[in-house]
Amino acid sequence: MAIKRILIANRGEIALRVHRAAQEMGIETVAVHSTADADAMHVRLADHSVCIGPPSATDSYLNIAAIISAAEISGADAIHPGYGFLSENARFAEIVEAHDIAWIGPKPEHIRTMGDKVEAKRTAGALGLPLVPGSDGAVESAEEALKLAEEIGYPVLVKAASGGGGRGMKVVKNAEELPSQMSAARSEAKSAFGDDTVYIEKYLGNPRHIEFQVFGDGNGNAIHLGERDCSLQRRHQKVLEEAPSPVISAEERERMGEICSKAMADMGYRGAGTIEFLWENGEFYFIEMNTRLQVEHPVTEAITGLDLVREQIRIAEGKPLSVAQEDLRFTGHAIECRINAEDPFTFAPSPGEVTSYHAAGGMHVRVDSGIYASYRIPPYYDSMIAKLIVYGRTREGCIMRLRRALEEMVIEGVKTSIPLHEELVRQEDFLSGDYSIKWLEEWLAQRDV
Ligand code: MV4
Repeated sequence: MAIKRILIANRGEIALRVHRAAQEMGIETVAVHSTADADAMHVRLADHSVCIGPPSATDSYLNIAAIISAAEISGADAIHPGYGFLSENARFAEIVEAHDIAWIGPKPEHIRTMGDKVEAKRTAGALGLPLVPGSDGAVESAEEALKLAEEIGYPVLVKAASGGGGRGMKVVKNAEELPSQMSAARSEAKSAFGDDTVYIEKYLGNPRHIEFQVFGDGNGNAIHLGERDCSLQRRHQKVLEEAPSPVISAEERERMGEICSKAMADMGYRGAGTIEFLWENGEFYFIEMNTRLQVEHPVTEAITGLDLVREQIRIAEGKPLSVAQEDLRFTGHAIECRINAEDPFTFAPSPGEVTSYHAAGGMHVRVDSGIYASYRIPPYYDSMIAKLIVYGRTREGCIMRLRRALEEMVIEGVKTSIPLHEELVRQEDFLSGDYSIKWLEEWLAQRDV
């Protein structure tokens, strides 16, 4: 089952990330690209490349027929989807496997289950993960919702089963508001996802977002790689992530990690996964599971020394997990800053030519990026152009090094979020680790007044 040639169904820094792991394993790579990405670094570095369509992602990076054709004509024996695009499309995973191409990802049935938030929650509960109190599955009528909300107590949150990015989500403060907010959530969900199924949860007012990285071999063995704290978000986009979380003790990590890895072992999970929790007053509450490699995976790599993409590829080859839980150590602290081509105050996208570029370097500093001097950032895709990942033995040391590295980074020609990060990493609440999912937006709202 040795993989010889991986088609990377993605672009930007994650395409490079997968390419690098593959090359280090002696595996060839095939880049696919839109016409707007002909000059992209992932195309330059790959052993082979295939143009799969026009700039619009719908016609290129989301074009299943074009990607399968590219795999066939280039002789790829595996596909890595990266994150975003087709990475959590169960139908794509099935089509890949039906073509006898190795899918470097979870079993399609598990992607499908976790993509439906109601199914995901039911599955998580059955596997012993702690849930947010709420409805047992979908809520059909306003009467049913009112009865339930009375039991769990207001405020409650109406959520869309097909939801994502906070769409179709409504906070309800009292019984009066419930019927109208439920209809609002339904119609929002219907137009965004074509599915108006909703469910209800107790609304947690000031939680942290803490997620556990897991890996399964697909045969009942699983490990956890500790947690990441991703509470610093703006409009459901993560801005800065760290591992470990400043609020989780080694005992809590081991206890929750065990619960997560046992759940993954019991379901026969295969590949990389992330189990997302809200954390409030010392308690974890499952919200969702992501069945893909995540943007923030490098902070986990930094504190474990494991190459997560290499691990994904090994699993797709049918190999066992490369490390046992008892051999894993979580050492030191890592922080990732997402660098976007956008205005650091208004957040307006800022595509265009990178006129000069200098990546930060030095001990324990990693920059994952596909940009280079003279590269033109196309306007068609996500604005994230680089990730700066810094490691230190302690959180304090990591933050000092992060400030130094941010100071070294030079990206000219476009606006970037580097100045935002330079300010953020000097905030008292960040230094103390005392922040929740609300903190960043509240800070931004009063930052320049
Ligand atoms: C919640 C919540 C509070 N209470 N669920 C946002 C998107 C989806 N992934 C889950 N989300 C939330 N679910 C309950 N019961 C608050 C959020 C939420 C949030 C969660 C994680 C990170 C940032 C967030 C920003 C706003 C709301």
